[in-house]
Amino acid sequence: MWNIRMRASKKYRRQKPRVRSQESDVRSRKTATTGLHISGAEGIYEASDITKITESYIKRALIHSRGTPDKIVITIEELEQRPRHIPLLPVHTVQCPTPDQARGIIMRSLTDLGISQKALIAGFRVLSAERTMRGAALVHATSGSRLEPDRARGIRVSRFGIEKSALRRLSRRLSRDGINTTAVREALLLASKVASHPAVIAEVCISDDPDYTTGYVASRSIGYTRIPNIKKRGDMRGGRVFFVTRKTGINALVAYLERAPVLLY
Ligand code: WAQ
Ligand code: MG
Repeated sequence: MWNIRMRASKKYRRQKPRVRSQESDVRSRKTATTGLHISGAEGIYEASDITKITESYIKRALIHSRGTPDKIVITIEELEQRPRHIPLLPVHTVQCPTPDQARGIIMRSLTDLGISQKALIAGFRVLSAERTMRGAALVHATSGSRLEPDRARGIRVSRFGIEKSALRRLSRRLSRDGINTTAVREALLLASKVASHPAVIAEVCISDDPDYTTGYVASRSIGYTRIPNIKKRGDMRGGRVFFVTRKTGINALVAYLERAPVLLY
């Protein structure tokens, strides 16, 4: 089996030079090499699907609502370990007419899961920041402190895919509800891998695509809960926050999320 990853970005336009502290200078140089995140995608596939999938990823990168990239990186890598098989989270959709109500729904469900007010505030700060991250923030569920090693980049969840028969079943089920889209399928897979780690209590996700206004909260107990109108149309902000404990150590958690191959079913 092969892991195929795509990442598309665009260089930041030069801004007027201004006096900066040394620390922010280091940060801006780093961002300049990373560029503005446009889109990313990833999956685990059989060798025979590599050409087809790579082509579809390139097409997606070239036509994206966040803009036209000037760099597309595709990585095609054979898995070194056998993937673990893990079940998908169940999918629910709640009624939610406005972003204000979405905030209330998120606050209530995360508070019920034992996540502190401090952690919630830290999480919302990430989700409403103007500069979006390429990956997810790790927020400690009680202290609210940020635990990811690179705060500008975040943690990239990688090396997850779905079994072929499970994909057919999932597509049928989602089609019945009129939500069988790449956005939903890929987010459900990612959230299912994330929720499977014992140190993760919950995830909140808001798309950074200006025209995608449905987000979700996810956890082992509440499943994958979709929240329509989580943000206003046209808003370029978004992100992912994983509320976590130190139960297994942060290094083990990050290694699992970024590197351990998982096939969902
Ligand atoms: N690992 C960690 N974080 C990621 C990853 C990844 N592989 N990919 C994206 N992110 C973070 C990053 O900060 C993005 O800015 C943010 O998530 C949003 O990414 O059921 O489209 O790809 O209808 O814009 C949810 C679907 C779609 C809800 C979410 O996210 C539904 C979406 P996007
Ligand atoms: Mg996006």
